[in-house]
Amino acid sequence: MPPDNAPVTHTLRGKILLVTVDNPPVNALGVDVRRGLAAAIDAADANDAVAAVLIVGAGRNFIAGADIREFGKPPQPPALPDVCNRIEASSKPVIAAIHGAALGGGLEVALAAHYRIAVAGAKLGLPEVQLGLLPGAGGTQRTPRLIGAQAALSLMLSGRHVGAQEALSLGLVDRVGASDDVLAEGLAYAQELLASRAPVRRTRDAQRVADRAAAEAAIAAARADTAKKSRGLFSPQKIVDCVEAALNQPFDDGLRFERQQFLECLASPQRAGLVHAFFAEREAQKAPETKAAPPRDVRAVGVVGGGTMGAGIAVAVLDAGLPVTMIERDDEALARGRANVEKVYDGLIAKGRLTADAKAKTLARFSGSTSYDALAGADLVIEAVFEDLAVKQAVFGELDRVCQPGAVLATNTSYLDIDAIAAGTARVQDVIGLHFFSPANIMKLLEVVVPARVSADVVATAFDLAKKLRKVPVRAGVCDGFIGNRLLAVYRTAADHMIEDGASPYQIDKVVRDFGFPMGPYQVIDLAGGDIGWATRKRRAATRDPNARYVQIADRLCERGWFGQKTGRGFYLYPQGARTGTPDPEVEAIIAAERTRAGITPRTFSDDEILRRYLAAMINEGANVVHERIALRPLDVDVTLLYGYGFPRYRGGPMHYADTVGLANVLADIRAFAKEDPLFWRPSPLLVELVERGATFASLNQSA
Ligand code: 3H9
Repeated sequence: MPPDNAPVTHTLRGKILLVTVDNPPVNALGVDVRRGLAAAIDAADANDAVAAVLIVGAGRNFIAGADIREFGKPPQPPALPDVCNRIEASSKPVIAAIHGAALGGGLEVALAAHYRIAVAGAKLGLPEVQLGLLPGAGGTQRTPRLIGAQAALSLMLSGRHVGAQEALSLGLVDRVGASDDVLAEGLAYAQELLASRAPVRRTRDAQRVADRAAAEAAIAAARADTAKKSRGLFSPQKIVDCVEAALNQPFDDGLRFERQQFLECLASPQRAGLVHAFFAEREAQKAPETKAAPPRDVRAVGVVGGGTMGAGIAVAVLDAGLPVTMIERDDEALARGRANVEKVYDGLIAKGRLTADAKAKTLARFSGSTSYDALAGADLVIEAVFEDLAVKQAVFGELDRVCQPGAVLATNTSYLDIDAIAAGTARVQDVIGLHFFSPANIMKLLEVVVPARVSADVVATAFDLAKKLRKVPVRAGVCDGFIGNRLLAVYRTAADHMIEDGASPYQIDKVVRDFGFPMGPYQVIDLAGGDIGWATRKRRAATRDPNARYVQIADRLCERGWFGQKTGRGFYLYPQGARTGTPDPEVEAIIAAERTRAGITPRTFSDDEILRRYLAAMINEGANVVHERIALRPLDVDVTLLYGYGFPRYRGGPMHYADTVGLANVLADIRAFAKEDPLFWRPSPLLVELVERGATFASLNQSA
């Protein structure tokens, strides 16, 4: 018998061997669980008193998958595919009773069982693709045999979770329990199977496909689709290959093929990047203040400002089920704010993703006022007005006047000094930054900007709110641009320098896209509107270091009113409202004229040099924000760039990527670039220190 504290225990319930996986927090399939499961099946086979085996998970989940923390470490037997085969080979019927997550290897364990029951709240899925992997414990072979190639491909390529009812209709499970008591339902189902003398029923022997032609068509379609959409990821193609093997090869050959493909994925930097992103995202949520204090209760939220940002924030809060009161300066502005909110829901209705009834129900929680007094009952207010310190200070003066004691007062500023905003109130301890990204109801990132005198429970409240809004929060300190925009300013400047020196914006955009960003920096400017950056540059002109290199190309475009998509041209041309731009020879002529004006003889840039300069600028500034404690750890920089700036997830974020390139190489690049422009290319002291110690950014990720 396994010891009581073993992660897998088994006890006899009548003729049923009840096998419980109890490996908090999510019953991941670490080595002891794998050993325990295999031993339990051996025990069942060896014991005449056992007629069937029931596998359940303790706690909130069945099994959430392989233990991701083991990836990249030396493998320890038994391997999960062998454990699944052992389960399937059992001479006695094995039943999996599923509640909570049955994901990845967890679902594969269930598929290797002979019968499956799920209860309400179960989520089943094969999300390996999101970690750069494929279902590698027989999942690619058993799933198509059970539910057909098309449904299997859809599950594995999307990584989506399905609920109990959908799992039933797909054929992933045999039954949905009448109650949510998974143990009682599982035992009853097992009894019933025994009573009806249900035989062992192995998925490997399931009819391979009902309709071979349909399966072949599904495979061909998935192959074409992943080639188009997988943007540099290679595990999706391998998933398709494995399903093809399931169709054409005997089960054991298919398993061998799957194993080979899985190991290739496991060894890839893509897997390492995606697993880093998985843990970084979770780690970022554990800001020190969240451990120091419980969050305040937030039941009603105010939003000041009904522009694009304010309306997006209001929608994000409404979608989390909270009531919102919007404040605008007059009736007309308020009507516009309300219309901005409604527009988001109308868009969803038009796409068939929302009913008019659901919109009405949500908007019943929305109210507006032109008087700050309407915020008297708010527990948290988010200010999203014009980006001007005096304007914001005036708003906070009003909030200070009307809000109840203990209300959290947040500003959505993207670069202003939040300490200065707070200082104008008599409650600095309640003032915090909540920097949303546009469109605020969609973008996942939320920078929680922590001013010097805010109290810990206000920070904890911000993180708690982020969870309710389904955002990914990152803790940032106060500085110009916080984490994200501060890096952005620097790597965009590096790109501007390259343009003036001879690269074209179109080449830079292509290189950046080829690296995996959805768009290049000049496409982003055209999308967001060139006037926004122009206004900022003009505001900052007086305080700019006169010795710093300043490229005027973007100003020349803005002076012509070329602000990007919304004006039909920017860095690109957008004829007839086109959404994708085409290169503009006139822009190239303007750039040429600017080079001449600046006395620069253009040179050519290789794609490789462009990428190295762009990323070195990003990494170096990332190191600076960590050095200055604006970001607590390199992983906070990674999460910011992944969720707010389109950094390709499979590369893990700029700091993780820097580790894979080697920090000494990054520093050597920066030193080489510094020969032409020592002011711009100043190596971050942290980068220098890490290289001297032979350490990595990852080594700093533990200490928050
Ligand atoms: C796989 O299975 C490969 C196989 O096909 C083949 C093998 C041969 N391992 O998300 P939460 C931790 S690939 C280790 O905050 P929730 C997580 O880090 C795997 N740890 O909770 C966190 O730790 P901490 C396929 C894991 O309730 C804690 O659990 N499976 C794992 O919001 C709580 O997590 C997946 O990709 C893991 N597999 O969501 C599923 N999973 O407290 C990945 C979680 O120290 N997991 N942790 O920060 C999830 O999607 C969510 O965690 C889940 C719970 C939905 C389960």
